[in-house]
Amino acid sequence: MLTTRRVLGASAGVTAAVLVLVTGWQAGAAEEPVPDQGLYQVRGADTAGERADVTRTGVDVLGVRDGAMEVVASPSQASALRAQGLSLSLEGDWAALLDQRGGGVSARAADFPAGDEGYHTYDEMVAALQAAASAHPDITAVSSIGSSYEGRDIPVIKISDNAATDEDEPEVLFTCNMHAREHLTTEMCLHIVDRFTSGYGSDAGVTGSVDAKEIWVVPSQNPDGAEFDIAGGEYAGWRKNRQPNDDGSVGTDQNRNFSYNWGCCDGSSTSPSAEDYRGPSAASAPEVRAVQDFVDSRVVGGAQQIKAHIDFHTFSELVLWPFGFTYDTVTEGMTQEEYDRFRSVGEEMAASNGYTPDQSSGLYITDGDINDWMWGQHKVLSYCFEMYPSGGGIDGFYPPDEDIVPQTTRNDGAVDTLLSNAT
Ligand code: 0X9
Ligand code: CA
Ligand code: CA
Ligand code: CA
Ligand code: ZN
Repeated sequence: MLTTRRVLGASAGVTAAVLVLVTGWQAGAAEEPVPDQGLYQVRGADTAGERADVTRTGVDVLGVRDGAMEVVASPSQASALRAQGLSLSLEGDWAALLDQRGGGVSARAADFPAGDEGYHTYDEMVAALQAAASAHPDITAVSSIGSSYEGRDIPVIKISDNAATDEDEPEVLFTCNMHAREHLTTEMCLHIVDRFTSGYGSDAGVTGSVDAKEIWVVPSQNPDGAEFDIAGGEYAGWRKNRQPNDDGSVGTDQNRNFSYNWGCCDGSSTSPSAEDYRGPSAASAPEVRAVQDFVDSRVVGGAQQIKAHIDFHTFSELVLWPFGFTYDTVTEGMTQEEYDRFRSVGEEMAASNGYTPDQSSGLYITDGDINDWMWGQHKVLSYCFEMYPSGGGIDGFYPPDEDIVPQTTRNDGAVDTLLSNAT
């Protein structure tokens, strides 16, 4: 097996090298043809407003680190950014980088690329939930919040003492893998499931939380996209769901499709092929409807039962809180006291995992994101975590599976802090 992998890996490397020669963008080339999709480092977008201008050109923003943005841009988008006075450096051909990243076709169809099998495919994720449930039947209940566009169940596991009963305990929600390629987040949710099930009865903190709260975990909000991202045997770099659009393109950005202030503020695209396409109407994505319907269903006797929430993304190592649609801290739907609570819990979580805390619009403006909806609609203390790494281009979305354990356990303290603030 190792030999086979090495051979496949080597041939992928050769293919990439050939592409480099053909496209000729390596250092020292007399001419530097610009790739159809180039990975660029963008400098000069130092304020959130300037970064919002960058997102408006329609580029795919991968991450932001120390004011430098990493984006995937077409030649015309790159020119537009330079015309805005920004300095761009080409880091590589996105397609070639994706080719290089895959270790070759895995032995099993639809598994992760060779070497990354520690990540869970959709089927493995479902099996992991079922295994946790059968090993700990008293404190778990697995169900589905709905179906994806392609008809996959979107499973949710509830973890609590007397899990079969809806008890009067503060509820907490963890959601992951809304963006297809952010596979490390699926592992984050599965780690939470593992910690709060296998630690029950032996770890006092875990036991206390499971007894006192009702913990809901949705490991993949975008199963179609996640499966598509690995279906070709090498990573596709896919972000959106897999719902077709009228113009023949595919995918809605679920994190621009939620119903609170949807499309309000130039924080999403109306262009179906854009990576931040907001969809034709609020909650047009079935996966978004499933999440919203589930959270709506937790209003019992007129009171929302879910008190706190983290939606995990990658990458940039950030702890973000609402609102994303406005730079204002205090506005309609957010008092000073409420904002101060967001900031203080956010800073406490960031102190424990070493991420950088900020209001989400401090990164760039978005409208229709999940956290604005969770707070705006339901007054849930709702955070977006951008996990490891802090930067890194293509590898930012595809850290090797050896990183799963250190980077998920890194958030144990932050998760505990969120739980203790769910009151
Ligand atoms: O753009 C997003 O949806 C999130 N980043 S990601 O690279 N994972 O796609 C961040 C959303 C946070 N909200 C705001 N920045 N307003
Ligand atoms: Ca590995
Ligand atoms: Ca309970
Ligand atoms: Ca309850
Ligand atoms: Zn994301």
